[in-house]
Amino acid sequence: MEKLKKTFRWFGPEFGVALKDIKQIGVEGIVAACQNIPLGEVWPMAVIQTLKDQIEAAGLEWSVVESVNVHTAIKYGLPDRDLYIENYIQTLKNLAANDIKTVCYNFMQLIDWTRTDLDYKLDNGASALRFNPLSAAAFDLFILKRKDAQKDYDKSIVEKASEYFQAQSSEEKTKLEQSILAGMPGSRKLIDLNEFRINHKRVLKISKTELQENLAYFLKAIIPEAEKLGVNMAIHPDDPPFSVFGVPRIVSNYEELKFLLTCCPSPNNGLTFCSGSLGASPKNDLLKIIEEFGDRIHFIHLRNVSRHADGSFYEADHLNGTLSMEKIMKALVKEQMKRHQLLAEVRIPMRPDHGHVLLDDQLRQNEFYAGYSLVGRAIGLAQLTGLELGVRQELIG
Ligand code: DNO
Repeated sequence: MEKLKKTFRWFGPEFGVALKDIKQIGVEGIVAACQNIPLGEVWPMAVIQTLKDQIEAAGLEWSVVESVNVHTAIKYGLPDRDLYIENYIQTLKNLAANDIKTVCYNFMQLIDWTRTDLDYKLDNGASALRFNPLSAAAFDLFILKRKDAQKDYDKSIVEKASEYFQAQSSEEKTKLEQSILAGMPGSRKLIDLNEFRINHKRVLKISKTELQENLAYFLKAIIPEAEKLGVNMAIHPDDPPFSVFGVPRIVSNYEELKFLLTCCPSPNNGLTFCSGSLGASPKNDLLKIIEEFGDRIHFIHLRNVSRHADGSFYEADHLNGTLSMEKIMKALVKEQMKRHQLLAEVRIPMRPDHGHVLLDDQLRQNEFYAGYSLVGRAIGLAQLTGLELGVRQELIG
């Protein structure tokens, strides 16, 4: 069977979605991580095994790790980075010993994805995640109060952001701050604003080139080990794929992907193709990215976005939005078929990325992490599965 492998993200037993429910919606593999190990420490074999056993007891397989996060010493290029790289390699060894060989990670600074509204009401009554550049600018200028931030924005944006911010009630201002500082998947803890400020100042001193060099340094150290272990590394793109709060992006477009793939040319140095992250910028040609880097795609996140003229976007349902999910799916299925002919059995793991909050999700919204509802993602998976079958049929003729 050569279809994409249907996977679903699960954040562990404390998370509001149970494995037995995930099993019912036709999922084959779980995307999980050892959530409770502090950043930078080795994931102990026993912890990995326990999680794996839980997943298997539910009749599922642990297909992908998302994410083994990269320590800031590595991202910032600090003197102790080699120690954290050693730990990272040991974690990969422990995962490989348990036959878990696809690892997603990212090289984003400060926060994982950035959104300005985690509960954006859609016309049909469901809610979605949204990014509004004006709200982000207001946060930057008037909450974070970044030094010289004004220089990064057009005068008209500063004026509009100021008007917008003044019109907000204090509850709305708090909600904006909390939405941005909640940008860590798998946690309900908000990032502390002061801590954010301190790290932010530090990051702003590092240039884009330095960040890219730090990524290349990391890859050159870990990829030879990943090759030996048969582990496929799959970097997740920066989300959104443009600079926020003055912080440079290094995994957000064709050129940056090309840089990271060529600085360490190995099939084990690959990508998580995330349609929603890359697709939030009109400058990204997603089909070109799939065509050119297809053989390095080890993991797929599918999600649509609805982009607007003011630069804002919200996470649209999986098949309807600005992106043509039909074309994206076709390009991915073609890649997978090609690979299947060259190699033996190849099933690229695919998961529906974030889902809307709707139906029963609305009764238990507080049990989920933002973006990771049950019904919303289940519908996404069903739609994508149907789309894949149709596309495949059309390609076979
Ligand atoms: C999913 C997002 C991100 C992603 C990490 C990967 O696409 O929710 O949180 O999982 O950035 O490291």
